[in-house]
Amino acid sequence: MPRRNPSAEFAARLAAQVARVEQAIDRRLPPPHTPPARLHEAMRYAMQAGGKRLRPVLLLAAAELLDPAGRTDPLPAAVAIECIHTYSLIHDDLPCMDDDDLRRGRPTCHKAFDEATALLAGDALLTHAFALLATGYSGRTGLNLVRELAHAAGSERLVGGQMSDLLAESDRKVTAAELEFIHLNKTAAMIEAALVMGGIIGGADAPKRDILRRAGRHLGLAFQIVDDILDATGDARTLGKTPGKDAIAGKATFVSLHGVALSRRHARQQSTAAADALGSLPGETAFLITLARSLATRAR
Ligand code: GRG
Repeated sequence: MPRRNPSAEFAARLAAQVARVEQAIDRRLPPPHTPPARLHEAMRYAMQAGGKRLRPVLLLAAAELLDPAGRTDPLPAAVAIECIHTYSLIHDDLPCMDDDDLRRGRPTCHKAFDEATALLAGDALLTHAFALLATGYSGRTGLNLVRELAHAAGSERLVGGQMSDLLAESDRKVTAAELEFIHLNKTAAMIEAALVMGGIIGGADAPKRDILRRAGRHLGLAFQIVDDILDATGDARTLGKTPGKDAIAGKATFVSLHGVALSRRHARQQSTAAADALGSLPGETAFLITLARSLATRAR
C-alpha cells in the first residue's frame, strides 16, 4: 500500500482550491468586453493571476469544515472577499497612498491603465463583492454574510486600519499597541472575515463562529508580521511587489519595533494560537491547521 504523504496531500488540496478560486473569479466578474471595456479590463487585470488567494481559500476551507456535504456554494462569497481584498490593493498602490509600481509580479493597476481607471476599478470591485453576496445567497445566510463583510471592510476595520496606518506614517513614536491596532484592522479583519464567512455558509453556530474569529485574528497577526519580515528581507522577484519600502519610509513595523528574530518568534506564536483555535473545532481540521502553520514560514 502506498505510504501517505501529508505535505504532498496538503499541497495538492491547496492547489486544487486555488484553481477553483481562479475559475470562479473568471466566471463571476463581468466579461472584459462589457461596456465600458476599459473598466472591466482593469478589474480583471487586478484580479487575475499572481495573488495567493489566501482569503478565498480560508473561506472555502472553513465552509467545508463545517458543512462537508457542501449544501451551500461558498464560491460566490470566496470571489466576493477576493474582490474586496483586490480593491484594497489597487487603492493602496495609488500615488496618494503607498505609491507602488509593482503588484502580484506586474505593473500596478494605475501603471498598467491610469489613476482614474484604477480608482474606478477598485470602486467597482468593492460594489461587485456585495452584488455577488446578494445574488449568491438568500435569507439569514445572505444577510449575515453582507453584515460580516461590510463590517470587516468598513471604517472601523479595513478602511479604518488603512487610515490609522497613513496617520502613523507621520508619527515617529508609534507604540506596539498602536501598531497592533493597525494590523488587527488593516490585515486581520479580512482574514477573520474569510473564516467567519466560511462558517456562516457552513451553518456554524455562534460559539463556532467565535472560534473562527479568534483563529482569524491570530492568523491575521501572524500574516502581517511575516509581511513585515518579508518587506525587510525578501526580494521583488519572489514577492511580486517592491520590498524595503517600510524602511525607506521610516515606517513603524513589527520588524522596526522588535527586530527580525523576535518578529519570527511572534509570528510562530500567533500561527500556533490560530492552529490551536482551529483544532478545537470538530471535524477534519488538518488542512486549516497546516495552512495556519504554513503562514509563519511563507516566502511570499
Ligand atoms: C485602501 C481601504 C484600503 C486598504 C488597503 C491591503 C491594504 C489595505 C494595504 C496593502 C499593504 C499591506 C501590507 C496590507 C496588509 C495586508 C496584506 C499583507 C496584503 C497583501 O495580501 P496578500 O499578501 O496579497 O495576500 P496577494 O497579492 O497574495 O493577494
